[in-house]
Amino acid sequence: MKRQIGIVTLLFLMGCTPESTNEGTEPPTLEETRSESETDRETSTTEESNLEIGEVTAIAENLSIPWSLARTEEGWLVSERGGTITVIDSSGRATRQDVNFKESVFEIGEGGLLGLALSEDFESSGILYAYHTYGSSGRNVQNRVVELTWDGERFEETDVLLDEIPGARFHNGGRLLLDGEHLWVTTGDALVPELAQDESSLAGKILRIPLSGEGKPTDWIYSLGHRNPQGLSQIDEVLYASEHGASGHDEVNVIEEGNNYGWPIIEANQEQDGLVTPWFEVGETSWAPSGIATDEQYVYMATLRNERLVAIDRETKQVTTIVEDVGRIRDVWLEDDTLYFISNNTDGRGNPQPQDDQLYQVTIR
Ligand SMILES: [Ca+2]
Repeated sequence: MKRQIGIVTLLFLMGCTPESTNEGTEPPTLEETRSESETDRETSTTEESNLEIGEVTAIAENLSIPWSLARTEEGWLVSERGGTITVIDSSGRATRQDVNFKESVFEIGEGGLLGLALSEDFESSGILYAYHTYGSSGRNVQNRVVELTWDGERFEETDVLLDEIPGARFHNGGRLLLDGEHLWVTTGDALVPELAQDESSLAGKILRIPLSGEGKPTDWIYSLGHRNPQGLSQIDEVLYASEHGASGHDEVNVIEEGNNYGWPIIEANQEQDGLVTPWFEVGETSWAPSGIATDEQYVYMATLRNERLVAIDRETKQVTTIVEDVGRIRDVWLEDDTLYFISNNTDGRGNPQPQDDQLYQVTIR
């Protein structure tokens, strides 16, 4: 299946919606406190991007609320929110696999099986890492990070890296990124904004977990003041994270050790001593960003509510739309000149096509 796509340079954000929160409907969490001038985002330049965008092609179909995309030698692994991992081979044949977790995946709102990250020797060891929600309804919703092992037939939980990360119906974070001997993890504020500023809580943080397990969980807090970060990518030792704003004003931050990214004291382009204002924010209209990927020139970002895959120029911050006709987009993976991405129309907030959700690819050069 092929879809025509176009290239659109966003000169300014389109009409504002009065109520645009996160991935979809959720309780309001912050009063409008910013001044009018602060809502006027600097518009992007009119330079042409140098992206040469090809046709969008579907690789695999019938994914069930996919969340995270990981490349294997032979194909792909896709986590699915209900707790399964779909294994996709080089021909696009998809096989849904159960995962033998020691705590059941609790699928609630935005929680469930979320991030995946493959070990560097995955092809020989079968080891990967997963982030999932567990517990039960009420106050007992939490998230954990586990090691899984794939033996070619089933995924088995073989270790726990971290558990008791605060969770909730919404704002579970959940993105993983492996970096040598450390695993980066994004956590959400679990609908309790103050926890993002609480250095004794793992909520609303970006964590850097040593695979050795050395230290205690609060030692692993790398940055704080995050609301609901769901995208993480590193290029040239610069770490970028995408984050959902309370109402529009989604952010992309450059993450540095010990920084406080402000939630819920400030958000978007507000400034305060000791708090970091984002590298990029989307303005009034919610994009609901999720997975990101990076190269020398761009941050590529999957967006849910905005239903686009975009490229943000790392120097000019000019935004180029790469894909805009497959619905909600949850995650993106860059390899050479090709972006691979998964739609997210089957989670109850989209308008799924009969083949949804799907893994797609598009060339960009
Ligand atoms: Ca912030």
